Amino acid sequence: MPPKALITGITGQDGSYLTEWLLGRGYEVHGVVRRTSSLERSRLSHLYVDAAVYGQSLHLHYADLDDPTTLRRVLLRVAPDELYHLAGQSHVGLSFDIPESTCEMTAMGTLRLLEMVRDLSKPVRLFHAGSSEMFGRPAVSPQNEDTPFLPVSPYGAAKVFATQMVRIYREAHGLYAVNGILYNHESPRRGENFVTRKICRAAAAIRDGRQKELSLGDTSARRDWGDARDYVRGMWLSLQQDTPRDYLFASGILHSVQDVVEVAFASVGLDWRQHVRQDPRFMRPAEPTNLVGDASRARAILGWKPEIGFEQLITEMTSAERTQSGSAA
Ligand code: G4F
Repeated sequence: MPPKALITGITGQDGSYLTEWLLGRGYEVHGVVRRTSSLERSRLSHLYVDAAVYGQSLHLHYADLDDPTTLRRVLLRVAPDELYHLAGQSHVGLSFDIPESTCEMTAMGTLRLLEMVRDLSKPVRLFHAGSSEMFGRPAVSPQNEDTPFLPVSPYGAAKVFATQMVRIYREAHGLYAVNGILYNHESPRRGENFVTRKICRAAAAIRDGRQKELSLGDTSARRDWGDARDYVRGMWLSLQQDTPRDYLFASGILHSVQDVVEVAFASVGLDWRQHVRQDPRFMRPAEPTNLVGDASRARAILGWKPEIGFEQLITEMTSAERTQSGSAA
């Protein structure tokens, strides 16, 4: 029997790469999708249309984090060996506008899932996607798994609640439950309202005459950016250990939004000064500072290290935008 994995958030960037990673290792992969009038499955469409994959080794199920009955039913039916919990409202800026639904999905949704897992007769290994945003404005830099959380956004606070609940259920109820503390991770499949994708997409569109300028918020903001494909490998590795524990995944290198702009625009032969402007609409009420991670534990125990660097990632993302629009040079 192949191992079975269930993924919440399977249609997202990480969910789609994780699906490919698991299928490549012989897993039977099940995904939870929300039933809406428009089904956003573009990141999985190459698998969905493949009759040798969809319905064979890949299965999608309708359920939702705010509809516990449906989720419990899927969990019981699938009886997975591994459960990857990636779903939730993941835009930090948006969480200032919709804090209640962000907390409902991210915080309470995780607690509901833990309660379901606790009741399962067949034990499952759970991975929960935590975030560097939980550190907020940390006193130490770089951060590791023991650095105290000081979130500065509703999203960060919701993730702290969920992460701490995973720890509590691991210790109090003996669950095999792991938090990944994930720093920013990007790819050509990144959502369009995250800053790297927004910049790479604009650089390509301006180069091809489909857009004139790019409006950004705080370009001095700095992040520890890595590649999503490296991070899903870390998720999987963290569930293959005898003992469950939390792992931090990061590149350990800080870059500014301005660095993203310069690499993306240079990669298509443009001078960013002629096209980029600041717009207060994209500024946030509060920004975290010095979010840079020390992934020593993941390196030592999992043998994990990032393989794709910042410039390679941004250049690939910009190039992918041109390929998708049919105008690659
Ligand atoms: O790309 P961002 O929106 O990512 P952010 O807020 O760091 O959050 C991402 O990474 C977290 C850590 O892994 C995740 F937990 C979270 O779910 C998400 O994946 O913004 C990055 C930086 C921020 O400082 C933001 O203020 O870019 C700055 N920025 C400047 N101009 C902008 C813009 N961000 C966006 N989205 N759009 C702008 O125009």
